[in-house]
Amino acid sequence: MSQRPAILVARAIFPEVLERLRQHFEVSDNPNDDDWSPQELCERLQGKAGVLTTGAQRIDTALLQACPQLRIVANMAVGYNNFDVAAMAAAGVVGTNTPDVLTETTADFGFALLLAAARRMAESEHFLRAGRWDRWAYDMFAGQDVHGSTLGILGMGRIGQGIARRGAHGFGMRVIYHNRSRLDAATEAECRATWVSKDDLLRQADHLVLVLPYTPQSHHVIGAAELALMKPTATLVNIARGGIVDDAALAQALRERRIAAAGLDVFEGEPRVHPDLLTVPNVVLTPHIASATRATRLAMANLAADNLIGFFTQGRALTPVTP
Ligand code: 8YV
Repeated sequence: MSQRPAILVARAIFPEVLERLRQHFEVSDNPNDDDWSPQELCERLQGKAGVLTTGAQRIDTALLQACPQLRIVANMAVGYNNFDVAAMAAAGVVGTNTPDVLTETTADFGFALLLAAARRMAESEHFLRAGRWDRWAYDMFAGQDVHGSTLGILGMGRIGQGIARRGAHGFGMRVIYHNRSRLDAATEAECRATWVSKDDLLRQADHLVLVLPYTPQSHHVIGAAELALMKPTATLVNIARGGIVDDAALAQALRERRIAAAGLDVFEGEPRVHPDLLTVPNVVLTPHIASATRATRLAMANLAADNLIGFFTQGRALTPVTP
């Protein structure tokens, strides 16, 4: 006798989370962590009422029409630009994400990339590993100071605020930000952050961190024109989404030293990386790991599971993003 809802877990996840799900559902999973095509995902979703996804599975009209039994998609990510939210709402399919549990871990990583880029850590490590270090030099890998500088943040949600607090309270930085809506006065005071226009942010920041969601409006929001406004000594960090930065324009700006350095965790079309970025030395590149601590990834997987369990057992998802 099986009245339990059937769900699909689209990528390999922690065995203990799969075990929790198996207590409530008939679970199909992906133990080899195969990268299913949209068509294969659709085939595997037949007859499934729920699915646990990562940011890599696109949920759009074609998939929703082909999977009429689907009722909930639980993303193991705070970002959900893989969802067509309007199509999901129209189809009556609930979408959920994993906010809060990754905020501090991701803000830590944003700061790590900022420090690594500004202080030229990757570039100098490659130099050392290549056996090229034979003496001290007064200007060897001289970078830019982080303490006491101006930290710019584009997109001031939870992760942006975490970065602001680290900069203001830990590194004595002046913090400026740009966001569609201003923070309330109490949060601005706590983050010691001042709202400025986007152009002022680009012109004034010594280090600029991007933490905004990817939407059609934020596509290439940092391109050649925006990079041209930045200081030649500036650092750019992207821990948000690929596609927010025009990677070709950034590679060119880095090569021509129109900005000093960049730290990138996300790329347009990842896991492919624009070939020009691979050949410029003054960029630190990481494979989308800002939330990757064991504790945080486990919390994300558990929250995605809790959304599925809450939806099917109590009729209520914990952290929905669809209306
Ligand atoms: C995820 C992320 O690891 O939460 C997000 O939005 O970008 C990362 O934390 C990635 O999206 C896989 O789901």
